[in-house]
Amino acid sequence: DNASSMHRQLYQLKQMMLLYEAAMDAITSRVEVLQEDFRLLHDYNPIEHVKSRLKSAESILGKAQRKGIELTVTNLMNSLYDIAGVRLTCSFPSDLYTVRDLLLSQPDLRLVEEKDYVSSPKPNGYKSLHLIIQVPVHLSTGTHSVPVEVQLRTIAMDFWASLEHKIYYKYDHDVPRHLTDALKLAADVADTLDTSMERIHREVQNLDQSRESSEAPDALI
Ligand code: 0O2
Repeated sequence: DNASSMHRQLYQLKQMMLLYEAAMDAITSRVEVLQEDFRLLHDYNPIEHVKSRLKSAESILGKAQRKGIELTVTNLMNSLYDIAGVRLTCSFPSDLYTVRDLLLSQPDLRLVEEKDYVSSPKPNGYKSLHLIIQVPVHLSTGTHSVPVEVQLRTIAMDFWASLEHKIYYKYDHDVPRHLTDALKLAADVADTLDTSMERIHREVQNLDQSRESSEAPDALI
């Protein structure tokens, strides 16, 4: 009857949110382990910040309606990949790929989609590396593969994207031309900053390495 069908739907919805939360926490926790490991092993850490968010019920419903997705839990899980999101901010552009490769080398994580807006930025200047990673979540009733959207950005790309996002919503998706032009220019400046910072970082790292090798004890052989 109606009441039991509503009860079942509510249960499914709660279970869905539990799955997404668990998958998101799993990614966050693995990234935190990598961060700790980098702190122990190396003198610098490629992951600056980790932020995660679950899409609100309102935005899930809004997006499902916009995309014409019928509102069932199975449909939502198969069609919306950004219900759980983790954003990783790194210092330098090459770190994005280092962290990507480290995550994807974990045998139970599966890459289902990748959009590289770093090598191919969006026309507005947006840059980030987007991965949809499927994470196994074990419930009492069995194991589910749950997609999590992982966005990797440098600090400069994140600074730009946060401001652009605010402006985009402030103008209700219709940003005046002079602001889109200014944002595009700012994106180019952020890009130049990223390139310069990476070059400086590399030079210092190479210097450290050559010092270490010249100071290394050579009497063991
Ligand atoms: P929010 O509020 O961050 O969650 P789809 O996800 O299928 O609707 P698409 O184009 O396939 O759309 O996804 P894509 O390109 O991977 O982008 C999804 C997310 O990336 C967005 O989520 C933003 O977080 C970010 N993003 C993409 N393009 C831009 C951009 O031009 N500017 C900024 N600031 N962020 C961008 P949401 O749901 O739009 O927003």
